[in-house]
Amino acid sequence: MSVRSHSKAYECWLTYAPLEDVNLVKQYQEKFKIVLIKGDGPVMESVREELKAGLKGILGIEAVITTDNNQDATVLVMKTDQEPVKSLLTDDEIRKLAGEGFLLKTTVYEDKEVIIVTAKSERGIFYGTFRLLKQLRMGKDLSHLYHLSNPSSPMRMINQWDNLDGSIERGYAGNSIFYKNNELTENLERIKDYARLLASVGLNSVVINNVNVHQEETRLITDRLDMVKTIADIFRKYGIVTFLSINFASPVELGGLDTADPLNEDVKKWWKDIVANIYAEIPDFGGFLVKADSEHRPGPFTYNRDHADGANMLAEALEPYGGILIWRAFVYNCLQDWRDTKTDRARAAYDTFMPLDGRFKDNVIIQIKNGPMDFQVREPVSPLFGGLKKTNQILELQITQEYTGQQKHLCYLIPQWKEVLEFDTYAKGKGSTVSKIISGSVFPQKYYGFAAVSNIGNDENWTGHTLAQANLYGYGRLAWDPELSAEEITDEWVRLTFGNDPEIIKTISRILLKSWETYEKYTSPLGIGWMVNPNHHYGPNVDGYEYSPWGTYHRADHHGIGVDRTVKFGTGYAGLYYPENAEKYESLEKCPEELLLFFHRVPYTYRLKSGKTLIQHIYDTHFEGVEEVEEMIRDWQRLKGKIDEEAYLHVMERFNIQLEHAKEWRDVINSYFYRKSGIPDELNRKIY
Ligand code: GCV
Repeated sequence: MSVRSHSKAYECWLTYAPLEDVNLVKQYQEKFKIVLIKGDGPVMESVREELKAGLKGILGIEAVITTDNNQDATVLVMKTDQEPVKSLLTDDEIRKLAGEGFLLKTTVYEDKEVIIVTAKSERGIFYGTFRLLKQLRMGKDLSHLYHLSNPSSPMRMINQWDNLDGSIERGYAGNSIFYKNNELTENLERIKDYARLLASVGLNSVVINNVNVHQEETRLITDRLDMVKTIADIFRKYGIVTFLSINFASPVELGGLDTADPLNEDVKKWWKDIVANIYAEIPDFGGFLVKADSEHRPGPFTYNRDHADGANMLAEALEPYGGILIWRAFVYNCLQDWRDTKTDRARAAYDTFMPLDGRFKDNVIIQIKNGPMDFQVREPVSPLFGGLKKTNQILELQITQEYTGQQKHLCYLIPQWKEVLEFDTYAKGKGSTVSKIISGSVFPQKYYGFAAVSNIGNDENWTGHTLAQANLYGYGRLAWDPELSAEEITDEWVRLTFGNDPEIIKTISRILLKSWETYEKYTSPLGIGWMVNPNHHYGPNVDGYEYSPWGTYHRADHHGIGVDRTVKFGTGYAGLYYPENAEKYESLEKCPEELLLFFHRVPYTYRLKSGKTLIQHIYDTHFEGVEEVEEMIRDWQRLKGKIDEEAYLHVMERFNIQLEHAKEWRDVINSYFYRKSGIPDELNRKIY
């Protein structure tokens, strides 16, 4: 396979490097002598390729891969209704297996031990195959292998913010792997390798262009459709369905109509013809993703229509083909007046979409960012989760680190996402977590699950910072099973990427698991967010957005800082949650401290639970944050000579940048608040 000629960093968690334990290798070699794989078609072809490459890499064998019944076969890979596997399964197992789930089990066939990889779909077999190879790479005992796994949701998407000119919006790892100079890349192998990476963690759909759809990308649904077709053909081999972001104003921009009004008959017909043409070329096309009436993108508001009108019109066009319309909830006024303290951007998505609950067609999904603002290092969970009861919904996460260090800083996001998933909305009493809502078990939904903005580009290591690969891996694992713990996911990723040495696993896991907290410590405090340089969003600038129209204010003066979002005195945002959370957020004493400044305006002398004043907390955490980066570096240095030298040096280089920039954050923030408050640091440290 293509990947064999690439660097380790390129191969990510699919290194298929030889196992270190020679005894284990011998045992495994016996178990994988003859592999019987039944079934044809593009996905099964990929299963064969993957197993061959995996067994060769990990065990150093050219396994015999056969398609005919062979009594000597030691591994059986086929659907549940194919013999001989069919007779080796119980009714219960077949019943428990969902469409995309898989079963791995060691059992007895023809008086000898065999390993079964089975599923009801080819996609399921594919996921099972990856899982089996993973067990090998992690050196697991296979004699009692029994693993039945179903994905928690049907939607497990990746969103590419790639533009046809090859740039990537908020991309921090080079240029697009898909497009260059408004043409398709010549390196289709790389798209294939990306598809493998995504499928290996169970992701099943991809949106291949930026939600900000500019002029060239608008044409992907018409005269550039050939590009979409080529990409869809590649992803299909890995069970991944292709979607497009579309421009709501396309009927005007491409169709020569004088309106894009969703209730206009000509507009409806225009979209129906477009969709018919797409499905004629790509019969398994997934559907559209739409960013409308947001950050200057066109939408139904122009025509005095609401977002249900807009979404339903497109959904109707997609419906005959089983297509899905995904509509983003990221709608707010980006031309706010900073002097206006009543308008609250945090409320915008809720205020727009709650009145529409129940009005969307059943092939519409609302895609909701985890927080009410925009992927900050810390935000509360969007109150739309739990709020919307009669609407299909998926959670949108941002793997690309726009506000979390842009892949120069290490910020492992799985712990953050776990907090989001575990957040109890109380929508149907205790236990109505986000995880359960997007697994479809709180409200009836036809579609539910996950979407996330990818962090990859054409850098050799895909993600700029090699350790940022863990965010992509972890996202896929959580989308498959949101109940997995951050520790479990981390352990897997480190083993697959750096091998099974316990010391290495411990050190890298510790570094990763602490990194989000560390990043938070030296950047914006206690949930207030932003404080970044405008436009590119890298580096500290406390007032960068303070007097701007973007609705992202901290309101610091010489008394204190924070936004009053209480019902009693503020914007009322705290009241958008169910009472259990609303009461907590409303109260200064009960509000979780990490979100204190998001919900309350507080004087610098306010005492936190730790007994420290707010200002002292700001100083302390900013000094600590930098010290923790220094500690991460010391930890990393202990790995010298134990891990791949290239990876070691590359990460070291990034850490040095992180340290320098963490110091800048510390000094800018501390100086700003020292000057505003006039209150000195109790420990008398250097503040400029
Ligand atoms: C794709 C933020 C980012 C934008 C992004 C937008 C969105 O505002 O800064 O680059 O646009 O979110 O999610 O639509």
